Amino acid sequence: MTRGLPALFGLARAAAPRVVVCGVAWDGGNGVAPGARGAPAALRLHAAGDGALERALRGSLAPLRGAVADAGDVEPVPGEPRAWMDRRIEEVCGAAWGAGAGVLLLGGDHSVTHAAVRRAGEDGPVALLWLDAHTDTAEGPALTHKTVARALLGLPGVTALVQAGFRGYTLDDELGRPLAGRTVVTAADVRRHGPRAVAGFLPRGTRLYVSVDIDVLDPSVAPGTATPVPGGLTLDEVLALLRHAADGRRLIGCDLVEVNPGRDSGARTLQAGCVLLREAMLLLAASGGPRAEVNAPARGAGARPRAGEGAPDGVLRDAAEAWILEPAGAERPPG
Ligand SMILES: [Mn+2]
Repeated sequence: MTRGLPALFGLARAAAPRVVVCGVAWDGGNGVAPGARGAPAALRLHAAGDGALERALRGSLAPLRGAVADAGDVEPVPGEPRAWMDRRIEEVCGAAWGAGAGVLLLGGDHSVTHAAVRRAGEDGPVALLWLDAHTDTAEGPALTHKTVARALLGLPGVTALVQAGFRGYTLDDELGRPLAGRTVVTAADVRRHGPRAVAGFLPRGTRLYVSVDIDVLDPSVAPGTATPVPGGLTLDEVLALLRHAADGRRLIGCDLVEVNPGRDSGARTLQAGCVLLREAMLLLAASGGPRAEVNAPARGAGARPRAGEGAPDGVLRDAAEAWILEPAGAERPPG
């Protein structure tokens, strides 16, 4: 394991894995605060700890012994760090998917998701579930944690982007600006309509990649992140979103990004992160496996959920190209 770090949950060396774990020690895409580069190591060490929760998490994953391989951490090298790192992420993901395994990425800032999803799109249609306090769809030439979701929407193979957990009042997030193929569900609407209804916006039968920005959780649950926003989701709500999204879809990849150990308080963020990683690992293992069949996509490329197709009733609004759920009677931000 990288620099003597423990494999995540002690699951290391399966010959024919159903899940491949890979850390990405990179925070060059987060202009707010450095620190997410330390998350893979911190998460690995925390998951190996002696606490009752951590021991219980490891015990519950015993059925996956022999089904998980840990590829260690990708770390940037001097010179062309971003290009080298992205190439390594694509190599790890490509090898895993070629063998029918799922990928669990430990970020890193949110820009690390780009290489994984770009590689996923090369293999065919893939839908994205984006759990985040922000939409990460700011415009700009550089690939950062603020622009990454917009960049992904333009990639071949990316058929849908469902963003859940947005709080609705963050600078540079553009709730009022439509973006083709993208659905935004605020944290308030996740609470109002429930995780099952939100997952209904994802096309069924598709390959699915889920990106979890730890700041989707309320800061009371996960303070250790660069840009916490009050009014976030509970851990139970995020776990339920993962389960409902994976139900009826082929979960090929999942990442946990933007954990900043230096901003944590009493390891609360690492604890919540480990619970999320355990759930993702179980769902990926159930979804993948050597020579597992990839379900044919239910709809063609570019398809997006339509009103009445598994989507919640009532407050669905067609804002030109974007489907946006809004709190009833809420005022929209200007612009
Ligand atoms: Mn993000």
